[in-house]
Amino acid sequence: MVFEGELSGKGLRVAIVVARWNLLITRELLAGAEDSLRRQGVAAEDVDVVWVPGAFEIPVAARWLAESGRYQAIIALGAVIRGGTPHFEHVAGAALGGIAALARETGLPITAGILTTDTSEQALERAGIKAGNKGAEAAQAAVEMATLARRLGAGKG
Ligand code: INI
Repeated sequence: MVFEGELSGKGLRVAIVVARWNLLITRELLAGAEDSLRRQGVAAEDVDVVWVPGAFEIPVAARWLAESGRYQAIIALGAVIRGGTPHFEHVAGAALGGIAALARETGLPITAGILTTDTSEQALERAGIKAGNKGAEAAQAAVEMATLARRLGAGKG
């Protein structure tokens, strides 16, 4: 047997956690994620958006959402830019490490649209201006993983 997810998200309930830091960029990631979910058939009323101050706060909010049992997938969106941040590595590591650990612990698909770049320009390029939109990619991965979980009889549905 071969198992894989599908790119049809009909009936899925999805939460998006998005950081306000670098808002010009993260709101483009959010727009990309919402557009991708819509095109994959996820109903607008089945998508909840939760704003947090910065990428560092994403894992805790994602845990609250995971524990609610309401969602089949969570999408994490943020932009950590080295330029202005001496503690770049810590913020980026905490955000990505935190959601990776949470996904492992809960078995819930939690996908990462968290940009880690040297400059704002590079971040903008990955938020829809030039080199795709990481938010849209994370939304596609979320639907693929949630439907894979369903096919494998894992998760909540
Ligand atoms: N948060 C980000 O999401 N991106 C950043 O680039 C960033 N910088 O540059 O520091 C950032 N810092 C804030 C951090 O995520 C927390 O919100 C803050 O430290 C309060 O806990």
